Amino acid sequence: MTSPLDSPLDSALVRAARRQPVTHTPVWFMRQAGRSLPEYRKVREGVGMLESCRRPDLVTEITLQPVRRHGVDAAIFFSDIVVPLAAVGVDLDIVAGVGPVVAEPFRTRADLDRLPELTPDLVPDITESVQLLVAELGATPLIGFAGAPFTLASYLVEGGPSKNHENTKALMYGDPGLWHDLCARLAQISGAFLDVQAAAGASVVQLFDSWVGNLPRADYETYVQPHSRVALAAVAKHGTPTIHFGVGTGELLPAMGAAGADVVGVDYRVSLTDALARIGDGYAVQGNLDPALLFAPWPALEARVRAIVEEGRAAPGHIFNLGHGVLPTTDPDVITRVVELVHEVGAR
Ligand code: 1CP
Repeated sequence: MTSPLDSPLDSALVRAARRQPVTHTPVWFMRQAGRSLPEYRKVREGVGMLESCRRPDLVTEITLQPVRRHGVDAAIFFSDIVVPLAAVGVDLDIVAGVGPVVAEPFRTRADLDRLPELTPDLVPDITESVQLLVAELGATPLIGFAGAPFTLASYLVEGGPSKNHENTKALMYGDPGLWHDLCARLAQISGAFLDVQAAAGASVVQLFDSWVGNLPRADYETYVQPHSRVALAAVAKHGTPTIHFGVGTGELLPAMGAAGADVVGVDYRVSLTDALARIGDGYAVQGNLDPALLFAPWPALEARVRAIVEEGRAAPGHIFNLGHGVLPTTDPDVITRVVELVHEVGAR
Protein backbone atom coordinates (compact mmCIF):
# COMPACT_ATOMS: atom_id res chain seq x y z
CA MET A 1 0.00 0.00 0.00
CA THR A 2 2.98 2.29 -0.64
CA SER A 3 4.66 3.38 -3.87
CA PRO A 4 7.96 1.68 -4.82
CA LEU A 5 9.92 4.87 -4.19
CA ASP A 6 8.92 4.98 -0.52
CA SER A 7 11.28 3.68 2.13
CA PRO A 8 10.32 0.81 4.42
CA LEU A 9 11.10 3.23 7.26
CA ASP A 10 8.00 5.23 6.21
CA SER A 11 5.83 2.11 6.09
CA ALA A 12 2.74 1.72 8.26
CA LEU A 13 4.44 -1.14 10.13
CA VAL A 14 7.54 0.81 11.15
CA ARG A 15 5.49 3.93 11.91
CA ALA A 16 3.07 1.95 14.11
CA ALA A 17 6.01 0.36 15.94
CA ARG A 18 7.38 3.85 16.59
CA ARG A 19 3.93 5.09 17.73
CA GLN A 20 3.69 7.53 14.83
CA PRO A 21 0.48 8.26 12.86
CA VAL A 22 -0.30 5.72 10.09
CA THR A 23 -2.42 5.67 6.92
CA HIS A 24 -3.85 2.26 7.86
CA THR A 25 -3.47 -0.50 10.44
CA PRO A 26 -0.54 -2.66 9.25
CA VAL A 27 -0.99 -6.44 9.25
CA TRP A 28 1.27 -9.50 9.02
CA PHE A 29 0.98 -13.03 10.43
CA MET A 30 3.39 -14.95 12.60
CA ARG A 31 4.40 -18.06 10.66
CA GLN A 32 3.01 -16.59 7.45
CA ALA A 33 5.91 -18.14 5.53
CA GLY A 34 5.86 -21.89 5.13
CA ARG A 35 3.12 -23.73 6.92
CA SER A 36 -0.13 -23.36 4.96
CA LEU A 37 1.17 -22.45 1.50
CA PRO A 38 1.26 -25.04 -1.34
CA GLU A 39 3.99 -23.03 -3.10
CA TYR A 40 6.09 -23.41 0.08
CA ARG A 41 5.66 -27.18 0.20
CA LYS A 42 6.69 -27.32 -3.45
CA VAL A 43 10.02 -25.49 -3.09
CA ARG A 44 10.81 -27.39 0.14
CA GLU A 45 10.41 -30.82 -1.53
CA GLY A 46 13.42 -32.96 -0.63
CA VAL A 47 15.21 -30.14 1.26
CA GLY A 48 15.61 -30.37 5.05
CA MET A 49 14.34 -27.48 7.17
CA LEU A 50 17.76 -26.40 8.51
CA GLU A 51 19.32 -26.64 5.06
CA SER A 52 16.53 -24.53 3.55
CA CYS A 53 17.21 -21.80 6.16
CA ARG A 54 20.85 -21.55 5.03
CA ARG A 55 20.20 -21.30 1.28
CA PRO A 56 19.66 -17.66 0.19
CA ASP A 57 17.75 -18.72 -2.96
CA LEU A 58 15.20 -20.64 -0.87
CA VAL A 59 15.09 -18.16 2.01
CA THR A 60 14.30 -15.26 -0.32
CA GLU A 61 11.68 -17.20 -2.30
CA ILE A 62 9.88 -18.54 0.81
CA THR A 63 9.99 -15.16 2.59
CA LEU A 64 8.45 -13.41 -0.44
CA GLN A 65 5.68 -15.98 -1.06
CA PRO A 66 3.20 -14.67 1.55
CA VAL A 67 3.91 -11.04 0.60
CA ARG A 68 2.98 -11.76 -3.02
CA ARG A 69 -0.02 -13.86 -2.15
CA HIS A 70 -1.61 -11.95 0.73
CA GLY A 71 -0.43 -8.34 0.32
CA VAL A 72 0.68 -8.21 3.97
CA ASP A 73 2.48 -5.09 5.25
CA ALA A 74 5.71 -6.92 6.13
CA ALA A 75 7.80 -9.96 5.31
CA ILE A 76 9.12 -12.15 8.15
CA PHE A 77 12.56 -13.57 7.45
CA PHE A 78 12.32 -17.31 6.78
CA SER A 79 14.52 -19.00 9.36
CA ASP A 80 14.08 -20.69 12.72
CA ILE A 81 14.97 -19.81 16.28
CA VAL A 82 17.51 -22.67 16.41
CA VAL A 83 19.44 -21.58 13.27
CA PRO A 84 21.95 -19.46 15.29
CA LEU A 85 22.49 -22.37 17.72
CA ALA A 86 23.32 -24.67 14.81
CA ALA A 87 25.59 -21.93 13.43
CA VAL A 88 27.73 -21.91 16.59
CA GLY A 89 28.04 -25.69 16.37
CA VAL A 90 25.28 -27.15 18.55
CA ASP A 91 24.41 -30.61 17.18
CA LEU A 92 20.68 -30.33 16.43
CA ASP A 93 18.10 -30.97 13.74
CA ILE A 94 14.59 -29.76 12.95
CA VAL A 95 12.57 -32.94 12.62
CA ALA A 96 9.42 -32.77 10.47
CA GLY A 97 6.30 -33.02 12.60
CA VAL A 98 8.31 -32.60 15.83
CA GLY A 99 10.41 -29.43 15.80
CA PRO A 100 13.96 -28.78 17.00
CA VAL A 101 15.74 -31.82 18.52
CA VAL A 102 19.11 -31.40 20.28
CA ALA A 103 21.43 -34.45 20.14
CA GLU A 104 22.88 -33.97 23.64
CA PRO A 105 20.70 -31.88 26.00
CA PHE A 106 22.44 -29.20 28.11
CA ARG A 107 22.49 -29.97 31.83
CA THR A 108 25.92 -29.17 33.36
CA ARG A 109 28.53 -26.41 33.46
CA ALA A 110 30.73 -28.40 31.07
CA ASP A 111 27.97 -28.05 28.47
CA LEU A 112 28.68 -24.29 28.26
CA ASP A 113 31.79 -25.18 26.25
CA ARG A 114 29.45 -26.24 23.45
CA LEU A 115 28.03 -22.71 23.23
CA PRO A 116 30.63 -20.31 21.79
CA GLU A 117 29.82 -16.74 20.71
CA LEU A 118 27.97 -16.06 17.48
CA THR A 119 30.01 -13.84 15.19
CA PRO A 120 28.82 -12.52 11.77
CA ASP A 121 31.37 -14.65 9.88
CA LEU A 122 29.48 -17.78 11.02
CA VAL A 123 26.32 -16.63 9.19
CA PRO A 124 27.36 -14.90 5.94
CA ASP A 125 24.37 -16.54 4.25
CA ILE A 126 22.00 -14.71 6.63
CA THR A 127 23.52 -11.35 5.68
CA GLU A 128 23.25 -12.29 1.99
CA SER A 129 19.61 -13.43 2.30
CA VAL A 130 18.57 -10.27 4.14
CA GLN A 131 20.32 -8.05 1.58
CA LEU A 132 18.66 -9.89 -1.33
CA LEU A 133 15.29 -9.57 0.36
CA VAL A 134 15.60 -5.89 1.18
CA ALA A 135 16.43 -5.22 -2.48
CA GLU A 136 13.40 -7.24 -3.65
CA LEU A 137 10.95 -5.87 -1.08
CA GLY A 138 11.34 -2.16 -1.87
CA ALA A 139 9.02 -0.22 0.46
CA THR A 140 7.78 -3.35 2.27
CA PRO A 141 9.67 -3.81 5.55
CA LEU A 142 11.47 -7.02 6.44
CA ILE A 143 11.10 -8.28 10.02
CA GLY A 144 14.16 -10.09 11.37
CA PHE A 145 13.81 -12.33 14.41
CA ALA A 146 15.50 -14.47 17.02
CA GLY A 147 14.47 -16.74 19.86
CA ALA A 148 14.80 -15.24 23.36
CA PRO A 149 17.20 -16.76 25.91
CA PHE A 150 14.49 -18.57 27.94
CA THR A 151 12.86 -20.23 24.94
CA LEU A 152 16.24 -21.19 23.43
CA ALA A 153 17.34 -22.57 26.81
CA SER A 154 14.18 -24.67 26.99
CA TYR A 155 15.05 -26.46 23.72
CA LEU A 156 18.70 -26.93 24.76
CA VAL A 157 17.91 -28.24 28.23
CA GLU A 158 14.86 -30.37 27.35
CA GLY A 159 16.50 -31.61 24.14
CA GLY A 160 13.36 -30.77 22.13
CA PRO A 161 9.79 -29.49 22.39
CA SER A 162 8.37 -29.77 25.90
CA LYS A 163 5.00 -29.17 27.53
CA ASN A 164 6.07 -28.65 31.15
CA HIS A 165 9.70 -27.51 30.81
CA GLU A 166 10.56 -29.49 33.94
CA ASN A 167 14.27 -29.90 33.23
CA THR A 168 14.59 -26.23 32.32
CA LYS A 169 12.91 -25.14 35.55
CA ALA A 170 14.93 -27.65 37.60
CA LEU A 171 18.13 -26.08 36.27
CA MET A 172 16.87 -22.51 36.67
CA TYR A 173 15.70 -22.89 40.27
CA GLY A 174 18.31 -25.48 41.28
CA ASP A 175 21.47 -23.89 39.92
CA PRO A 176 20.83 -20.17 39.34
CA GLY A 177 24.53 -19.52 38.71
CA LEU A 178 24.67 -21.96 35.81
CA TRP A 179 21.26 -20.75 34.56
CA HIS A 180 22.46 -17.13 34.39
CA ASP A 181 25.69 -18.15 32.65
CA LEU A 182 23.74 -20.22 30.12
CA CYS A 183 21.28 -17.38 29.46
CA ALA A 184 24.10 -14.83 29.16
CA ARG A 185 25.59 -16.96 26.35
CA LEU A 186 22.18 -17.28 24.71
CA ALA A 187 21.56 -13.53 25.00
CA GLN A 188 24.82 -12.91 23.12
CA ILE A 189 23.83 -15.40 20.40
CA SER A 190 20.29 -14.10 20.12
CA GLY A 191 21.39 -10.45 20.11
CA ALA A 192 24.12 -11.10 17.54
CA PHE A 193 21.59 -12.85 15.25
CA LEU A 194 19.26 -9.82 15.49
CA ASP A 195 22.21 -7.48 14.93
CA VAL A 196 23.27 -9.31 11.74
CA GLN A 197 19.75 -8.99 10.32
CA ALA A 198 19.37 -5.33 11.31
CA ALA A 199 22.84 -4.48 9.94
CA ALA A 200 21.90 -6.11 6.61
CA GLY A 201 18.72 -4.03 6.35
CA ALA A 202 15.86 -5.59 8.36
CA SER A 203 13.56 -2.69 9.35
CA VAL A 204 12.12 -4.25 12.53
CA VAL A 205 13.10 -7.24 14.68
CA GLN A 206 10.97 -9.56 16.80
CA LEU A 207 12.23 -11.47 19.82
CA PHE A 208 10.20 -14.67 20.27
CA ASP A 209 9.96 -15.83 23.88
CA SER A 210 7.29 -18.33 22.98
CA TRP A 211 7.34 -20.46 26.14
CA VAL A 212 8.13 -17.90 28.86
CA GLY A 213 4.43 -17.59 29.75
CA ASN A 214 5.09 -20.66 31.91
CA LEU A 215 6.80 -18.48 34.54
CA PRO A 216 5.34 -16.26 37.27
CA ARG A 217 6.19 -12.56 36.95
CA ALA A 218 8.68 -12.39 39.83
CA ASP A 219 10.66 -15.31 38.42
CA TYR A 220 10.52 -13.78 34.95
CA GLU A 221 12.06 -10.61 36.34
CA THR A 222 14.79 -12.49 38.21
CA TYR A 223 15.77 -15.22 35.78
CA VAL A 224 14.82 -14.02 32.30
CA GLN A 225 14.27 -10.29 31.86
CA PRO A 226 17.95 -9.22 32.30
CA HIS A 227 18.99 -11.57 29.49
CA SER A 228 16.16 -10.64 27.11
CA ARG A 229 17.11 -7.00 27.73
CA VAL A 230 20.65 -7.72 26.48
CA ALA A 231 19.32 -9.45 23.35
CA LEU A 232 16.92 -6.58 22.52
CA ALA A 233 19.59 -3.94 23.19
CA ALA A 234 21.82 -5.46 20.50
CA VAL A 235 19.95 -3.56 17.75
CA ALA A 236 19.73 -0.21 19.55
CA LYS A 237 22.71 1.10 17.56
CA HIS A 238 20.73 0.65 14.34
CA GLY A 239 17.65 2.38 15.77
CA THR A 240 15.63 -0.69 14.76
CA PRO A 241 12.22 -0.97 16.48
CA THR A 242 11.74 -4.19 18.45
CA ILE A 243 8.71 -6.45 19.02
CA HIS A 244 8.69 -8.77 22.06
CA PHE A 245 6.26 -11.71 21.94
CA GLY A 246 5.38 -14.76 23.99
CA VAL A 247 2.43 -17.12 24.41
CA GLY A 248 0.26 -17.02 27.54
CA THR A 249 2.14 -13.95 28.78
CA GLY A 250 -0.83 -11.92 30.07
CA GLU A 251 0.81 -11.60 33.50
CA LEU A 252 4.18 -10.69 31.97
CA LEU A 253 3.20 -8.01 29.45
CA PRO A 254 4.51 -4.99 31.44
CA ALA A 255 7.75 -6.81 32.27
CA MET A 256 8.24 -7.85 28.63
CA GLY A 257 7.77 -4.23 27.55
CA ALA A 258 10.17 -3.06 30.24
CA ALA A 259 12.80 -5.49 28.88
CA GLY A 260 13.36 -2.88 26.17
CA ALA A 261 10.68 -3.45 23.52
CA ASP A 262 8.93 -0.84 21.39
CA VAL A 263 6.05 -3.19 20.63
CA VAL A 264 4.52 -5.72 23.03
CA GLY A 265 3.08 -8.82 21.34
CA VAL A 266 -0.24 -9.90 22.84
CA ASP A 267 -1.56 -13.43 22.49
CA TYR A 268 -5.29 -14.12 22.08
CA ARG A 269 -5.98 -14.86 25.75
CA VAL A 270 -5.89 -11.17 26.76
CA SER A 271 -7.85 -8.49 24.87
CA LEU A 272 -5.90 -5.57 23.43
CA THR A 273 -7.94 -3.29 25.71
CA ASP A 274 -6.86 -5.20 28.82
CA ALA A 275 -3.28 -5.41 27.53
CA LEU A 276 -3.17 -1.62 27.04
CA ALA A 277 -4.49 -1.07 30.56
CA ARG A 278 -1.64 -3.25 31.86
CA ILE A 279 1.26 -1.81 29.87
CA GLY A 280 0.27 1.88 29.61
CA ASP A 281 0.75 4.10 26.57
CA GLY A 282 4.54 3.84 26.29
CA TYR A 283 4.36 0.90 23.88
CA ALA A 284 2.71 -0.10 20.63
CA VAL A 285 0.89 -3.45 20.65
CA GLN A 286 0.79 -6.34 18.19
CA GLY A 287 -1.96 -8.93 17.92
CA ASN A 288 -4.15 -10.66 18.65
CA LEU A 289 -6.59 -12.80 16.63
CA ASP A 290 -6.90 -16.41 17.79
CA PRO A 291 -5.34 -18.51 14.95
CA ALA A 292 -8.23 -20.99 15.37
CA LEU A 293 -10.72 -18.25 14.37
CA LEU A 294 -9.36 -18.54 10.81
CA PHE A 295 -11.33 -21.82 10.72
CA ALA A 296 -14.63 -20.22 11.84
CA PRO A 297 -17.42 -19.16 9.44
CA TRP A 298 -16.66 -15.76 7.87
CA PRO A 299 -19.27 -13.73 9.81
CA ALA A 300 -17.76 -14.82 13.15
CA LEU A 301 -14.22 -14.17 11.92
CA GLU A 302 -15.15 -10.84 10.34
CA ALA A 303 -16.77 -9.58 13.56
CA ARG A 304 -13.67 -10.47 15.58
CA VAL A 305 -11.26 -8.85 13.10
CA ARG A 306 -13.32 -5.64 13.13
CA ALA A 307 -13.40 -5.64 16.94
CA ILE A 308 -9.61 -6.05 17.20
CA VAL A 309 -8.93 -3.25 14.68
CA GLU A 310 -11.31 -1.04 16.68
CA GLU A 311 -9.61 -1.89 20.01
CA GLY A 312 -6.25 -1.19 18.39
CA ARG A 313 -7.27 2.39 17.55
CA ALA A 314 -6.99 3.22 21.26
CA ALA A 315 -3.33 2.12 21.26
CA PRO A 316 -0.47 4.52 20.51
CA GLY A 317 0.42 2.06 17.75
CA HIS A 318 -1.21 -1.20 16.61
CA ILE A 319 0.12 -3.92 14.33
CA PHE A 320 -2.59 -6.46 13.50
CA ASN A 321 -1.44 -10.08 13.82
CA LEU A 322 -2.54 -13.40 15.20
CA GLY A 323 -2.16 -14.25 18.89
CA HIS A 324 0.26 -17.03 17.82
CA GLY A 325 1.41 -18.60 14.54
CA VAL A 326 -0.70 -19.62 11.53
CA LEU A 327 -1.84 -23.23 12.00
CA PRO A 328 -0.58 -25.55 9.23
CA THR A 329 -4.04 -26.50 7.88
CA THR A 330 -5.28 -22.88 7.58
CA ASP A 331 -6.90 -22.01 4.22
CA PRO A 332 -4.55 -19.38 2.69
CA ASP A 333 -7.50 -17.62 1.02
CA VAL A 334 -8.93 -16.81 4.44
CA ILE A 335 -5.66 -15.09 5.37
CA THR A 336 -5.83 -12.97 2.21
CA ARG A 337 -9.42 -12.00 3.03
CA VAL A 338 -8.44 -10.97 6.57
CA VAL A 339 -5.65 -8.76 5.18
CA GLU A 340 -8.16 -7.03 2.87
CA LEU A 341 -10.57 -6.51 5.74
CA VAL A 342 -7.92 -5.07 8.08
CA HIS A 343 -6.85 -2.65 5.35
CA GLU A 344 -10.46 -1.62 4.73
CA VAL A 345 -11.56 -1.08 8.33
CA GLY A 346 -8.13 0.07 9.53
CA ALA A 347 -7.87 2.97 7.00
CA ARG A 348 -7.42 6.42 8.62
O1 1CP B 1 9.85 -28.77 7.92
C1 1CP B 1 9.21 -27.74 8.22
O2 1CP B 1 8.55 -27.10 7.38
C2 1CP B 1 9.30 -27.37 9.66
C3 1CP B 1 8.29 -26.40 10.17
C4 1CP B 1 8.97 -25.13 10.62
C5 1CP B 1 8.95 -23.88 9.95
C6 1CP B 1 8.30 -23.54 8.64
C7 1CP B 1 9.72 -25.00 11.79
C8 1CP B 1 10.05 -26.07 12.76
N1 1CP B 1 10.17 -23.68 11.85
C9 1CP B 1 9.72 -22.98 10.75
C10 1CP B 1 10.00 -21.57 10.41
C11 1CP B 1 9.92 -20.55 11.47
N2 1CP B 1 10.11 -20.79 12.80
C12 1CP B 1 9.71 -19.16 11.30
C13 1CP B 1 9.70 -18.42 9.96
C14 1CP B 1 8.48 -18.29 9.22
C15 1CP B 1 7.39 -17.38 9.65
O3 1CP B 1 7.25 -16.94 10.80
O4 1CP B 1 6.58 -17.05 8.80
C16 1CP B 1 9.71 -18.58 12.57
C17 1CP B 1 9.46 -17.13 12.91
C18 1CP B 1 9.97 -19.61 13.49
C19 1CP B 1 10.14 -19.36 14.91
C20 1CP B 1 10.04 -20.48 15.86
N3 1CP B 1 10.53 -21.74 15.76
C21 1CP B 1 9.46 -20.33 17.13
C22 1CP B 1 8.90 -19.06 17.66
C23 1CP B 1 7.52 -18.82 17.12
C24 1CP B 1 6.42 -19.62 17.73
O5 1CP B 1 5.73 -20.29 17.00
O6 1CP B 1 6.26 -19.54 18.97
C25 1CP B 1 9.57 -21.56 17.80
C26 1CP B 1 9.08 -21.89 19.18
C27 1CP B 1 10.24 -22.44 16.91
C28 1CP B 1 10.61 -23.84 17.17
C29 1CP B 1 10.02 -24.72 16.15
N4 1CP B 1 10.56 -24.86 14.91
C30 1CP B 1 9.78 -25.71 14.17
C31 1CP B 1 8.71 -26.15 15.00
C32 1CP B 1 7.66 -27.12 14.60
C33 1CP B 1 8.86 -25.50 16.23
C34 1CP B 1 7.94 -25.58 17.45
C35 1CP B 1 8.11 -26.88 18.18
C36 1CP B 1 7.52 -26.85 19.57
O7 1CP B 1 6.30 -27.01 19.70
O8 1CP B 1 8.28 -26.67 20.54
